[in-house]
Amino acid sequence: MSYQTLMDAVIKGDIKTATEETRKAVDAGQNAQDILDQGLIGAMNVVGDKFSKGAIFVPQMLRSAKTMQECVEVLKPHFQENAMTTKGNIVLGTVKGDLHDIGKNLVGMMLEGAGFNIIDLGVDVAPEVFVEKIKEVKADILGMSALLSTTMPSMTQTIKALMDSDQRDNVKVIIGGAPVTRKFAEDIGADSYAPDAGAAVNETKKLLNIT
Ligand code: B12
Repeated sequence: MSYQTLMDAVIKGDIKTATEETRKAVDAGQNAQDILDQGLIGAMNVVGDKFSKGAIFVPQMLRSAKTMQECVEVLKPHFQENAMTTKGNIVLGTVKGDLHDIGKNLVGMMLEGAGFNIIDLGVDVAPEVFVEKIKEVKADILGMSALLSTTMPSMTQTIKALMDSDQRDNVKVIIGGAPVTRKFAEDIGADSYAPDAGAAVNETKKLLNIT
């Protein structure tokens, strides 16, 4: 199935058409993951390219982001598994200085669907805020997201803050976001990295030895 109409609507920021198209695709029996990957994420990549080339500006990017979020709400029920017992506590957030949360929210949604308990701290989360929450909820996993190359160092600072407060051995750290790489994760001493929300679930299970 082609998602061209859906993609065009997300790129234009036309919430009504985009959510209608998402519903139509679901009703037609399309796989939610395909709608997400090919329709919605595909459209956001086009939006990013247009922004890089100066063809659109922040307000249009924001409108597309809002449109994508509304479409994700339509897809959400189709991702949830019925998980009765929690497989572990995951503290999740976008690092300090960074306001991008679409990818982080998708990761949270998929992990929740896989049976984990998500404590989402939102965006612009300072290292000490991560550390406090990890202590409070006895987190098994810390998931950090960064979409700006300028905010990636905040991941390093958060890991340092974990060490300084003697929490580093109590929690596994997984990181992600468009500019983040496996090599960067290794360099800063994170335990894992995942390029997308599906891989985030697999990597998290591996970290906790869940099959
Ligand atoms: C939407 C968007 C915005 C929206 C964000 C709205 C929101 N609520 O999130 C708004 C308009 C606010 C915005 C603002 C800015 N943005 Co912006 N934005 C984007 C855009 C177009 C899409 C991002 C997105 O949502 N992608 C879709 C999601 C699903 O993908 P994702 O985030 O990569 O997430 C997936 C994986 O990375 C991974 N993942 C993500 N997080 C995590 C976490 C863990 C633990 C794991 C395991 C995996 C994981 O899984 C996710 C799901 O599969 C990107 C371009 C792009 N293609 O990435 C630019 C982009 C990220 N933005 C950019 C810039 C420059 C900015 C601004 C500085 C612009 C400005 N001049 O003001 C500001 C910065 C504001 C700030 N302080 O954060 C640049 C960054 C360049 C760089 N490398 O540093 C990009 C790349 C655009 C570009 N090509 O230049 N932006």
